[in-house]
Amino acid sequence: MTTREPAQPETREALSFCRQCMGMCGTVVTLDSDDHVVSVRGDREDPSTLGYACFKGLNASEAHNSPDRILRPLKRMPNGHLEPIELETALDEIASKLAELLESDGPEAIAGYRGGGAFFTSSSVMMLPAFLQAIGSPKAYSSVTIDQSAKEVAVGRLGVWPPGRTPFSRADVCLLVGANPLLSVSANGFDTRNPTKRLRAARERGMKLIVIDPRRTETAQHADVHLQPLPGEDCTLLAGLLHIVLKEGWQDQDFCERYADDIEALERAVSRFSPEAVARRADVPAETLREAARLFACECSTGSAAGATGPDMSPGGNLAEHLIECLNVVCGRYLREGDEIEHPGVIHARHPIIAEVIPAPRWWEHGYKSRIGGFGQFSGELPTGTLPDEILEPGPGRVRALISHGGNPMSAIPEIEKVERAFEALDLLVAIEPSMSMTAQMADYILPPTLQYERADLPVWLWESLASPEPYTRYTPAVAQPPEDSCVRDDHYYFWAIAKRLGLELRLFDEPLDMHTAPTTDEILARTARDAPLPFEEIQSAERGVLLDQEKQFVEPGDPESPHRFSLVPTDVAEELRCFEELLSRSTSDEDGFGYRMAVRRMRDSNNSAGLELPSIKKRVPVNPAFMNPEDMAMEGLSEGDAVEITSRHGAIRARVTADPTLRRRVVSITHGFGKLPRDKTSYEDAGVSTNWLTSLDATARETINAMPWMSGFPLSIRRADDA
Ligand SMILES: Nc1nc2c(c(=O)[nH]1)N[C@H]1C(S)=C(S)[C@@H](COP(=O)(O)OP(=O)(O)OC[C@H]3O[C@@H](n4cnc5c(=O)[nH]c(N)nc54)[C@H](O)[C@@H]3O)O[C@H]1N2
Ligand SMILES: Nc1nc2c(c(=O)[nH]1)N[C@H]1C(S)=C(S)[C@@H](COP(=O)(O)OP(=O)(O)OC[C@H]3O[C@@H](n4cnc5c(=O)[nH]c(N)nc54)[C@H](O)[C@@H]3O)O[C@H]1N2
Ligand code: SF4
Ligand SMILES: [Mo]
Repeated sequence: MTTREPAQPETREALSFCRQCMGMCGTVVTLDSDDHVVSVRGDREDPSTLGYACFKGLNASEAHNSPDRILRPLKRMPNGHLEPIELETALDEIASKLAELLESDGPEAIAGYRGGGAFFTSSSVMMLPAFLQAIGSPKAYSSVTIDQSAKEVAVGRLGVWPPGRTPFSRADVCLLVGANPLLSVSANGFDTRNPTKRLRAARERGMKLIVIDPRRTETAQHADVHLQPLPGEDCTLLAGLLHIVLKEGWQDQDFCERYADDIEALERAVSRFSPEAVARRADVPAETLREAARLFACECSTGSAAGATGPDMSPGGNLAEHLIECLNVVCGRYLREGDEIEHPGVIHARHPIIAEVIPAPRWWEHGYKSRIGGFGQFSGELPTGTLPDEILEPGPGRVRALISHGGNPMSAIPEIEKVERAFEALDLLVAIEPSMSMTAQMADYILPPTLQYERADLPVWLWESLASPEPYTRYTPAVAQPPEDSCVRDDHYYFWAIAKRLGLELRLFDEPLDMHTAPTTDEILARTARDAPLPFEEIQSAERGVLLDQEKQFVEPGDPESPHRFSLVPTDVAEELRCFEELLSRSTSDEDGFGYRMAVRRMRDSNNSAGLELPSIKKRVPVNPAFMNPEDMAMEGLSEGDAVEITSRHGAIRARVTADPTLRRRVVSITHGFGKLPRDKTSYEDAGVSTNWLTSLDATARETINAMPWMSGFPLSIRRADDA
């Protein structure tokens, strides 16, 4: 059904979609006569992504056919080397080690971590949580809590508005804080299905764009107003915007009266953030700040503010996200009674959506608490910033085994030396992983998965309404075959097979799995889509997906007597607002020669730590350079390509400096995911360097509530490396 006319003799084409990021770009995959991926191109007829595909997506054939791909299960031998092992033997050994640990230490000794590779595999994304639930372990972790969990903290403290923000398609204005969707294809208040095209169309219908980013990014280049603050100053800036809005009376008075009862408290709390005070601190022109406030709150009446990794990874990230959401509340930038809901759910069941505040749920204050710092759970997971201590800290409940599913926690978690120490201390580390990542290099067992075009799938459904503003989904069959002589499985099999050996029953979506016969991928996907408004077979047979917009859904009226309101300034937020400058001064002080600040960033042609060793990616981005403003380079006497030593309060790295005129002064911007294990002495010249030498898991270098370690906005010093 998905087979097209042959492009060349011996090849055929099949329709599918890319699963390396939230973009979910529709693709045409060329396959040879053995069904191996020859090449990939964007599908111009794709109704959702309109032909877009980036360099990483176009190079997917390389990962599939890479000579370095792990194609058979590997086991660490007593001599320290990883050697091939029969799959069923590996599963027996893993299960028996887990059984032993369960017996001696109980379920809390077994932890799991999910990364990007797991989240973008729809048939397997819920298997690790199901597995941990079956053994009774609360030790579930993922990349989410070292990413943008500040958003969960924000709505958890503020209250939830079930209809959501006014969507991008109907926005007069879009305010982005530390987000670069034109490069990252990562959605939040944006339409990332071919983001450049979608932005252009929105601009043509008159949408205004405001960007707050220390860099004149690909996205900021389209902005009507661009504020270029020092990193780590979003709380300052956002408090300043709120101050102007409330002082000028630009708030949505009706919405505020009805749904927010501590607006005066908010006004008082931000009263000291005058445009001049903000301008001084964040180093932006006061007039541009006023212009941004006027455009967002006065000249436009629909469209919302959204933050991404920039604010969420900086000191005060939880407060920054709270203030972003306050801006939306104060200006009433939410769907109201009678408004159409663009994405009422495809995979997620549809429910009536009511215009009424759900009062601050503060999920993390209920239920299980970690023995490390007393942290609570976020969507069923503990903060990843506490995982290394869970492994290292002696006592009952110590984590002794870790299953890493489609992630590279060794690279992703801050304070790389501590993470290495922690992983060395594990009795068992299992990685479901296709490449020799830093985590795989430390693993006791590596179980190799099929890659994207070798497995049937649905687009990322956990965040389906972020990935597509329309109720759209599609199915792809496995279009390619894994390489000959390989022994790879769709990831879910590994969890099922280990659970079966442990005599456990796995439950997926509240229903038990048959523990006698392994489920097929299609069976799991059908169960995943069981609430979809049409039969799974119809989703399967629609070759470019289905748009389920026949049955419109509208926001239903709330109870006029409802006493529930947003909590704009709950006690902890008030306290953070009162003393965040103190916190920032502590964490971002320019004293002691720390004259620069870190800015996280992504690079177009690499994706976190994945695929960096593939020749085409290696050719484009051999290492992660340290980007600096050319005037700062001149001031430091640095020329293009000079080696520099970059020092934070916690560590130092070396990198080659590259001029980036789009970056404001006093900032060093360098991407994460590169480099080698601390024990590996490969030079930064060959493999780049991990920025997690500069970060820390210490309580003084992370957020409260979600233990989010600071990865941006912290102080740095820089000097030429050869006089180090
Ligand atoms: N200092 C610093 N640290 C950071 C960040 C930062 O900006 N600065 N960013 C943070 C963020 S936002 C994130 S999301 C995390 C990244 O956290 P992770 O998701 O843990 O890390 P990735 O590097 O994306 O690793 C993905 C892994 O999945 C593997 N993989 C690829 N395809 C497949 C597949 O089909 N199946 C399976 N099973 N595996 C596959 C890849 O080989 C790779 O090893 O890092 C965080 N850490
Ligand atoms: N090509 C590519 N795409 C990716 C990834 C990748 O590695 N490569 N990673 C994926 C992942 S895991 C994620 S989470 C998403 C992230 O998606 P985004 O959050 O959009 O990531 P970035 O493109 O790095 O944009 C973050 C911006 O924040 C700015 N910034 C840094 N510090 C601050 C600050 O303190 N305040 C403000 N206001 N801005 C600041 C940076 O200059 C940068 O432009 O991208 C995903 N997409
Ligand atoms: S933007 Fe994301 S989904 Fe689209 S081709 Fe690139 S990596 Fe794949
Ligand atoms: Mo991320």
